[in-house]
Amino acid sequence: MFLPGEWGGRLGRGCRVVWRGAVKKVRLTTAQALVHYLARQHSERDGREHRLIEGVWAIFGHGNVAGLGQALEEYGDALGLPTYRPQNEQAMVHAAAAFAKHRNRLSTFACASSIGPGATNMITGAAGATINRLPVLLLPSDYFASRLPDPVLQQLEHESQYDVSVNDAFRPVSRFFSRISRPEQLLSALPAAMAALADPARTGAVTLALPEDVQAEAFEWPDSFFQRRVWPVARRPAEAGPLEALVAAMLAAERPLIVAGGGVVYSDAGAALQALAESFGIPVVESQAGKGALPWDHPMNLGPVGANGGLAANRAAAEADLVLAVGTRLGDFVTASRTAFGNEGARIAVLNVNAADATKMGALAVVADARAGLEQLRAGLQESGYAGASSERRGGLEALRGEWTRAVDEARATRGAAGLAQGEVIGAVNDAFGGGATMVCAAGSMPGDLLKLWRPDDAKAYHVEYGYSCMGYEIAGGVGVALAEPGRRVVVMVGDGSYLMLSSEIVTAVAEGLDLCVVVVDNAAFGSIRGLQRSVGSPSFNNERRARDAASGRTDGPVVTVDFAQHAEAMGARVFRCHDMAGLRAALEAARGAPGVNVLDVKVALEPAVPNYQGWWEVPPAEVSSQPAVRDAREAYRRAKERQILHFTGPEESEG
Ligand SMILES: Cc1ncc(C[n+]2csc(CCOP(=O)(O)OP(=O)(O)O)c2C)c(N)n1
Repeated sequence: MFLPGEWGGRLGRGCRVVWRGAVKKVRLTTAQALVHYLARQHSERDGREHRLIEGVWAIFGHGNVAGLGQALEEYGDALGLPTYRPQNEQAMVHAAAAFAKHRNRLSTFACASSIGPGATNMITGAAGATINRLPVLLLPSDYFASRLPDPVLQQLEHESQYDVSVNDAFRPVSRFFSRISRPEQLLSALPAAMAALADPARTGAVTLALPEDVQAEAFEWPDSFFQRRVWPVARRPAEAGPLEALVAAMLAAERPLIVAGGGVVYSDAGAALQALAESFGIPVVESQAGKGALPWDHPMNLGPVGANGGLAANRAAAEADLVLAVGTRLGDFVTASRTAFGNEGARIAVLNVNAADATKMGALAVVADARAGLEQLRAGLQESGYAGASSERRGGLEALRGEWTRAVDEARATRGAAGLAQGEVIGAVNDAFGGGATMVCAAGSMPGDLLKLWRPDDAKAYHVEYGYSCMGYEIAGGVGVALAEPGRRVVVMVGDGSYLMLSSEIVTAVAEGLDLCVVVVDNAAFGSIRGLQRSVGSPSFNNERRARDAASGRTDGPVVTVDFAQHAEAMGARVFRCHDMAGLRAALEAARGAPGVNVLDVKVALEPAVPNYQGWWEVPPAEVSSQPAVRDAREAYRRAKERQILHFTGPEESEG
């Protein structure tokens, strides 16, 4: 049996070793070889090594129980590659992605499923990981390479393309895909898969589809294939040319602004960002993934920008003449659908490790690791004698920040008239857990409210998946974070809609003995979409959790009440029912002090909503309708679109 530790002479009792000439070979099945290989992979950045694959999440079926299931059972624990048992394949991919996000993409999990529905359940998680640029290794099982039992149970039979399986649906959502139809294909596919996982510019879901028969098939593997391997995560520096252009653009700007995205966090560039901002008085605004890159109370942090942005950041963004976007995909929420930044004359520069991201919106593109690039920029500005912001501008920014701090205080203190308001719930949870716990969320109205109101002390204290904004990520994500940093408090904020969609990983958290506090914020609606629906001119329709009404024929009858506490208790959680602020505070206090899984069932009112601070999001209302409210909404939309900046002045045009 293999033992954890250094490689070398460890091919022991369980494995058949043969010599072919001078080459030592070990006879293992494809699945056994995969397990041995994954256990030996590491990433390395700044001289520190990490296990690249920390373990395997798996739900077995006929597609993998005899192949990968057998391999994990025989070798996994001994190799230090533990197996986790989730309740749902989508959820396990979310857990893996959350783990990778919390670990700054330096470590992740593999996720293994059976054939067919188990595999396709992972596709949503795969898309989420790829969109958020988070590494996960996916191992769906596949039909027989021999094709003899075709169609095997759960096999899709494509009539004209016999080699298509449901796993081909992973291709568009994976950064790397390979079907392993012969054992020896692992020799080339696995290194390529690891390279993609470890590369910050390419990372995302990496999928190796494993036919059922191939998993169990033996092969004589070269011993050297299983040597310990370290994948360097390079800090790519900026090229001299683009860096000089960026320095020149900064020197020419009067009101520069930095947008901090997730890349700042993943690259551990918070200190470099802080040094740059402080040295020259450059204000920083944040995206969902970048929130926490500077502590919430740092004097240069103007808070969130964009559609869900705050008043300070959105005002500063509107008057900026140079926007430097660092480590962000520039999604529509950050750019407020291209209305947030500057004016026609403003310029945009993007510092990103991914060249495609760096070239968006006509930007001056600086392709580099965020930390390396920010350090180079600071050095370049210092060499050029850049003085930075005037004391008048610094004073103005400070006043703006003060205004925003007071607005947040106010929104967190606004009481609901007919029950708890979501803003005050967020404030109470943040107060109870402090800025040091990790708060996890993903979909609904809470991400926008949390972006404005949550006060994180550091980048790992705010974990909102808002690239895919996938309902169902929340609790699974909390499990991933709890595994990524044992000892850190983790609080999941989840809407009733998301909870009802996917809450079964509470069972996994109980089984793993994790400490997790889940706050279910129950407004008995898909509240965010209900609000959006009203903003496009429709009345509330099909978004509230109500019974079908016989008279209207619609789901607008009485509210369907759900006892979330009872539901969570049945899964093994300690539960609290909260209807008012005193009850909520007492429950938070009790949950904070108690180990294990605590679930708070918090009933809230839909109103009042947390205010909008000049944020806009492009959602086109119907162009024709007999309903006056829809026509009004369309007209407001037409006017708002006039504010969109379609393309910023590029680096070339502005030279003269
Ligand atoms: C898997 C998935 N399906 C649909 C959506 C679209 N969607 C976004 S928010 C939302 C409603 C969420 O409801 P809830 O969790 O109760 O939160 P609330 O909006 O009430 O705050 C829906 C349906 C989504 N983001 N993810």
